[in-house]
Amino acid sequence: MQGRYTFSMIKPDAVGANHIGAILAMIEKAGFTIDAISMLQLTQTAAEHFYAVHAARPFYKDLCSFIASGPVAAMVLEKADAVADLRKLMGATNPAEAAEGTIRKAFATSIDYNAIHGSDSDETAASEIAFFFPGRELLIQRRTIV
Ligand code: 3AN
Repeated sequence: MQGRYTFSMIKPDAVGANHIGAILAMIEKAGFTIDAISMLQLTQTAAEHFYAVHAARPFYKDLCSFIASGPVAAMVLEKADAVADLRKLMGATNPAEAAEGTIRKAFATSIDYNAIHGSDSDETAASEIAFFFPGRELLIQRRTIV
């Protein structure tokens, strides 16, 4: 069974362009519940931890600097099939390939500045939620069990 939760982050480019409200509206309209949301700024160390899976990629350093360059809106989102459905709503990593109606089509300006992050699996979602919202994963488990 696919999980009900995913982690998402509106990136510094979209926050800086005042697109938080418009992006949240798209997320809510698509049927997600915003279970937790927080404005925060990652240190370079936190960014390197968050993107550790990309450490060997040539764009890793720039990616970490970018995500730490300004405030982000970090969220826990709830919906049936949350991970897959958010990635559909986000659109392709490269906005030039993103479909009409997706967040990246509307707000991303390049493959580097692509407006939003979404977890790529239930396992990643669990670890990203635990990283950004310590203790939250316990609440989620409690709610799922009830
Ligand atoms: P997504 O964000 O669509 O899940 P990932 O997880 O493959 O994409 O990549 C994480 C982030 O790394 C992307 N959001 C993007 O900012 C950056 N990225 C991915 N591929 C490239 C690339 N070829 N060149 C530059 N940046 C990239």
